Amino acid sequence: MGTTVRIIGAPMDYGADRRGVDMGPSAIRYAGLSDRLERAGVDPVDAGDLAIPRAEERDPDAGGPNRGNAKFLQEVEDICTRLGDQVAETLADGEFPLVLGGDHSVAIGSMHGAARDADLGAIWFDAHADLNTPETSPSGNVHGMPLAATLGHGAFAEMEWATAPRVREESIAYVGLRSIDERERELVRDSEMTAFTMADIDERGMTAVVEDALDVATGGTDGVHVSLDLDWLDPKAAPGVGTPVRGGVTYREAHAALETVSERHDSEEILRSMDVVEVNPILDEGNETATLGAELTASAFGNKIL
Ligand code: 5AB
Ligand code: MN
Ligand code: MN
Ligand code: MN
Repeated sequence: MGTTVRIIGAPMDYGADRRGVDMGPSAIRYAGLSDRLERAGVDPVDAGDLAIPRAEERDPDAGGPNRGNAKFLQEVEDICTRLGDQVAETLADGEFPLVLGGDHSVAIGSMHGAARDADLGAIWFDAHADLNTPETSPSGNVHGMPLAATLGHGAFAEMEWATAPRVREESIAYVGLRSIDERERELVRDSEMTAFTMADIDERGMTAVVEDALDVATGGTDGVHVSLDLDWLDPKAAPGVGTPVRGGVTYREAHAALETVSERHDSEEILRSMDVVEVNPILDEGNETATLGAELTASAFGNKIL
C-alpha cells in the first residue's frame, strides 16, 4: 500500500511582518500539488485549511507581559495547538502530515504534533536560523523563533504548547544557512545542532551535505521532520518570500536536496512529517515560488525521471 499524504493548510501570517503569506496554501495547491504528489507515487488527501481569523481582528499584544516582544503570540499558540493535534491525529491514522504555511511559526505546531509519540529529528532548509526568543528577537516576529520554541529556549521554556521534549538539539541539522543574527550565531556555535551553511554546499556539493544532514536527523530518532522555508532558495528562483536573502540555493540544488531525502526514505522510511512555508503570493512572480514548493514536495517523495 502506498503512502497517504494528508495535506493540512495553515494559512497563518501572524508570525511575519509582510502580509500575504496566509495565501500560501491556496497558491501551492493551485500550483498542482496533488497531481505532482500522485505522479511521485503517493496518495494525497486534502484536509482543507485550519480556520484562522484575520490579523486585523486580533490584538498583537494579547497574552500578557511574560511574552517579551513576540507579536501575536496568543494567536500563534491557538493555531499551533490545533495544528499539532491534527498532525498527531494524521500520524495516528497511519498517514503522512504535510503542512502548508503560512509563515514559519506553523512549524512549532507541526513539530509538537509529530514529536508527541516519537523522538523527532529535523532538517531545516532555510536561509535563517529561526532561533530567536521573545527576549532576543530583533523584529518580534514569531517566524524567526520556531526552533527556539520547539527546543524550549528563553520564555518558551514555560510554554508547554511550544516546547517539544522529544526534539533534541543533536538531531537537528540546518542546510543552507546564510543570514543569522549575532545572538543566534553564538547559540548555534555553542549548541549541539549541526549547521551546514551555503559555504559548505559550495565546497562539498548539495548531495553530500544532505546525506550528512540525514545522518544527523536520523541518528537515535524515530523519524525526520523536513521544514522547507522557501527563502532557502535564491530569490531569483523563489522571489515570493517575505525575507529574501541573496546567495541562496539554486533550482537544481534544491531538487537534488529533496531527491536525496527521498532516496533515503525509499530505503529506510525516515520521513515522518514536513512543512512548506513562507510562500507569499503577493510578492511572487507568476506563482513561481508556490510552484517550486509543490515541485520540491513531490521530489521529497521520489519524483524520479526513470
Ligand atoms: B524565517 C530575523 N532573524 O528574527 C528575525 O523566514 C529574520 O522563518 C527571521 O526564516 C526570518 O526577525 C524568519 C531577522
Ligand atoms: Mn524560517
Ligand atoms: Mn527563512
Ligand atoms: Mn510541549
